[in-house]
Amino acid sequence: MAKRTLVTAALPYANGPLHLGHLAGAYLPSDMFVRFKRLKEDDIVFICGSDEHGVPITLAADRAGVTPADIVDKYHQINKETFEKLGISFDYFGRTSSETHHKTSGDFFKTLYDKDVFVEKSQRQLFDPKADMFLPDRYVKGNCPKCGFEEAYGDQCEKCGSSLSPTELLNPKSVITGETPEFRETNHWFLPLNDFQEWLEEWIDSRQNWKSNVAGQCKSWLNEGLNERAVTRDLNWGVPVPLPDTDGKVLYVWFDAPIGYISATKEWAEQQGEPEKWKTYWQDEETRLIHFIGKDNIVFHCIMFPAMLKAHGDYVLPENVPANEFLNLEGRKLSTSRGWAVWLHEYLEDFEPDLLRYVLAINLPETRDSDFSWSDFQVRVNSELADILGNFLFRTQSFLNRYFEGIVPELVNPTDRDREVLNAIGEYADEIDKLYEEFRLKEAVLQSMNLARLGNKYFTEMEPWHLRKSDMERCGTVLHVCAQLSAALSIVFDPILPNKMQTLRNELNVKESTWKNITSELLPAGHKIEKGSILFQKIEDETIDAQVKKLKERAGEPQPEDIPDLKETAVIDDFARIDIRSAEILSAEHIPKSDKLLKVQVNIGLEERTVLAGVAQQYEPDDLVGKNVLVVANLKPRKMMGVKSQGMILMAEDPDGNLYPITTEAPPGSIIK
Ligand code: B3M
Ligand code: ZN
Repeated sequence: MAKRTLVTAALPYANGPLHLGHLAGAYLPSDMFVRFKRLKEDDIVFICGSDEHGVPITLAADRAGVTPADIVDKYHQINKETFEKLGISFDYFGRTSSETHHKTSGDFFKTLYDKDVFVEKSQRQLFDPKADMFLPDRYVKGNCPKCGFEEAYGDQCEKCGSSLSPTELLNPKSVITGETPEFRETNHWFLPLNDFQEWLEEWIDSRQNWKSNVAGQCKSWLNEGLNERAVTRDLNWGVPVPLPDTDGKVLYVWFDAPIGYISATKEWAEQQGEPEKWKTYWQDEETRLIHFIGKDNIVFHCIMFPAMLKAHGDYVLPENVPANEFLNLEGRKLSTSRGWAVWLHEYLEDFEPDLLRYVLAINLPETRDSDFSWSDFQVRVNSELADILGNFLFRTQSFLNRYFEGIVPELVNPTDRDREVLNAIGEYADEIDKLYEEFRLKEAVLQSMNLARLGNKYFTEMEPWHLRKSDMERCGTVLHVCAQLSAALSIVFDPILPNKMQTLRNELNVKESTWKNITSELLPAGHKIEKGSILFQKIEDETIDAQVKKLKERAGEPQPEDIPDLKETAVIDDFARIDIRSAEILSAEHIPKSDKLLKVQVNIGLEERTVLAGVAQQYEPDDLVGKNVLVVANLKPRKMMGVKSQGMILMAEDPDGNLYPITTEAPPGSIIK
């Protein structure tokens, strides 16, 4: 077993606030793992920071009309605070704009350059003459060459997941000016990943206990065959390429960002007053390096960064990369652009951090995508945290305070069942330990809750409220057992619920809170505890409804109160008098001087007709031609703008007043009944 562990969590881009998906992907699992290792008194350092370079940052700045520096300063601060409030206990949270990082990543590049690792090539790249710049990565949009999706980015198609390069896009357009870019020659440095193919295959094969989703993705990349990958960009924001005459060129963000882990460890060591200490974590073979990330970052952490580290030669390689899958929200893919997200800073305005930590932890997307829903949040908080864990702790504490003056009673002649419950503490602790070490955190959480469940069951079975009247000594023994279990739970749940368990340990006066002490008598007879509090309040339906409403409102979904009330009751005859037919739109044209009306020719099966439709502000004539729609065919003709309208095309109107033609597959003339 390695002497020490260095844990990193993916450096979030400082281009926006963090949401639930970030937390469930990398930060909560890494924090739980690190907190667990700290309980075990292992030597561990936990590193993260802001990723402040690359196109995601410059695009966010362009969009907001500010400088990249403004953007990263703002979100570095916001995200750092959010992590602190959520109890994500980084030893150091750095940023890639720091001087240390610029030097470290520049030197890294230079070392590889001097070792002749890179291939230097002149390349034809997309250039936007109007914006006077090259268009790397997400600066270009166009049609995906693989699936045809029209909004594919220059580095990736979000529809089919293919990784692309800007020049592969069909019909490319500059994101800045909308212009069709032209080709220009430019010089770049490439990391020839193909040279590392064989080594990577062996190395990945030799890794122990990698999750199958991670190993599987690596294998499929390797099977496709690795290519050269450009590690520089024409961009004016980033780490300058440390070579002469390379003005306007910077390191590719995925080259510099992982080196950010090293830079941040250096800054941490500096802060510790032992500036050389970072070396033991990065250069001593007795260190195991573990990267916690989301699945979209696997290729960079399992292929590209290891190849860089290997090429450099001075550093340890990752021992494991426990990447998570994605978290969905209310059954749908999270999307920040569509507003389908729960922002962590907003969550924190309404709820305590530990509740979310638990709910995400018990449902981590470890082996497959998982889903967060507000109703599940409520159920987990109410029926697990409050009814099981909270209930057991509160019952035990109140009983001790009420009938034993807060003094832990003696264990006298314990029964087999008492012993069984006391022994369960050690058994669960061993099992949970194993699960954490294997990065099966979700199961570790489940087992932690099972220990609380056992306590609750034991309390109910023993009925101390009866024993109190019949056999005070026996009652004391039961409470002694419950007290030990409560103290053990305060340690077992510490990685998941750090704030709540600190409160609990204060109330119980637990002094020793290390993993190895779990099985010792943490609260010996005679130990005094304080008054207990209700750790978990139940969440009301209204509170949950308000969250769902907020989410849907932001995503632009109509709310029930925006939707008009139903009209008066009608009888079938009212409906039967209206003759509605399916009709094909044959042609449509604007009516001079009218900005609202379109003149539409329809075939209603029996005949052709002219109808006027008040949709000119929303639809161009061409949008409508060829559609099969519904027409009220027996409406009394009406003349408008000099044109006689012989019917009405049915439209649905949403709460914002947008109109949608009702289309049908039925052939023209079909009658609606
Ligand atoms: N900033 C991508 C992301 O936030 C990237 C991770 C860098 S880790 C070195 O998903
Ligand atoms: Zn595609």
